Amino acid sequence: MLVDDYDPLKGKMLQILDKDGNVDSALEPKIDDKRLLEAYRIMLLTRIADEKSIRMQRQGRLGAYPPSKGQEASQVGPAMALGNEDWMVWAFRELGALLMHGAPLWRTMLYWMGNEEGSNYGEGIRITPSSVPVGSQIPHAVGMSFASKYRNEKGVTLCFFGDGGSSEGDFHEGLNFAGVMRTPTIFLCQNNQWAISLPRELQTASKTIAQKALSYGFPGILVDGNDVLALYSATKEAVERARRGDGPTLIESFTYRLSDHTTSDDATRYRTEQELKYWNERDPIDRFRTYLIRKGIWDDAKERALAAELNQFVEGEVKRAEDFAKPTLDDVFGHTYAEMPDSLRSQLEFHRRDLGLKEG
Ligand SMILES: Cc1ncc(C[n+]2csc(CCOP(=O)(O)OP(=O)(O)O)c2C)c(N)n1
Ligand SMILES: [Mg+2]
Repeated sequence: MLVDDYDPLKGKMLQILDKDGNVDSALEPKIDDKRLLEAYRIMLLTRIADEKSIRMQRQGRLGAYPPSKGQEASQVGPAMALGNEDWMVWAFRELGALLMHGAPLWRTMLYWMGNEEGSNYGEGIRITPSSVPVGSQIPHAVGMSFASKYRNEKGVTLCFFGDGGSSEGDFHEGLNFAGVMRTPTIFLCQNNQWAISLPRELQTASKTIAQKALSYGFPGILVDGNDVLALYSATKEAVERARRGDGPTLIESFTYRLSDHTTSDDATRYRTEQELKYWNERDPIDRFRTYLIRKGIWDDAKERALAAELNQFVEGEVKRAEDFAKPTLDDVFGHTYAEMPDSLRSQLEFHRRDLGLKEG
């Protein structure tokens, strides 16, 4: 068991691919080549879609966007360990995980364009809508996995949140309940070292976030968050534990946000060039590519062809999102409650009048 060998109190971190792409063959997971290449494709697609989304925001074609650059392994690795019957509950910076679990890219873009239809990933895709209120998705995920257990269903729930999310009361309530009820939940903390401008060392006095699991009575493991194989292996083990009824796991994915917090942020105001250089040398995509090349299943020509194909694919997805019907004022208000309360209705009426629309 990986969790037995990586005691979070000792700050030991699971790593299978080192920063130069060398693999620890004793720990190398057995994944068929097709699946490895699929994961690589999604990681590259995430990077390309990220860059496109930032440009679109600058052009006024997308409202706001939280980039995933640098966290592609941290998102795709855990999602790789899920089956179609498993749920994914996310925060807002998990594009790679969404794509790996089957969300169409154009729908995710539609969401950042301000259209709630962007949260509709399609029949059978078990992904909840984004939760921007930090940490609020954690109790939701625990409730969902408790329901699965109660109904004797096979599916487990993978819940993403950030280092900032680990300071919220929702984190404590969620993990405490999960520990007591032994829910089939995998808590995946993407510790990207920052919560907007608040650094990790001001977030918590704990040496690691993973060790917090121990106080809730279940295993925690610290994993190199830029190593897709380590993330896959740790999550797979946690999924198997949850599926056989042995309860939750907390995984701390130690990674770094290489871009700004969102398109409304300027990270140069609070962090150094040196820090960025350190983490740029640990790029999760470069590391995985080296591994695939050494395995003999990837080369420069394939890389060029894939990049061209993905750029074209992204353009098609953008078109699909932009061609989709724009939301009406009623759509904007209608998504909050099943039955609209009077306070919200009066705001809707105000905006209707303001826009010269007919009263409802
Ligand atoms: C309850 C709540 N408080 C504050 C905010 C504003 N806010 C948005 S993201 C964020 C930081 C989140 O940090 P972290 O959980 O580490 O996730 P990251 O942005 O690094 O992915 C804050 C404070 C919010 N959305 N919700
Ligand atoms: Mg963070």
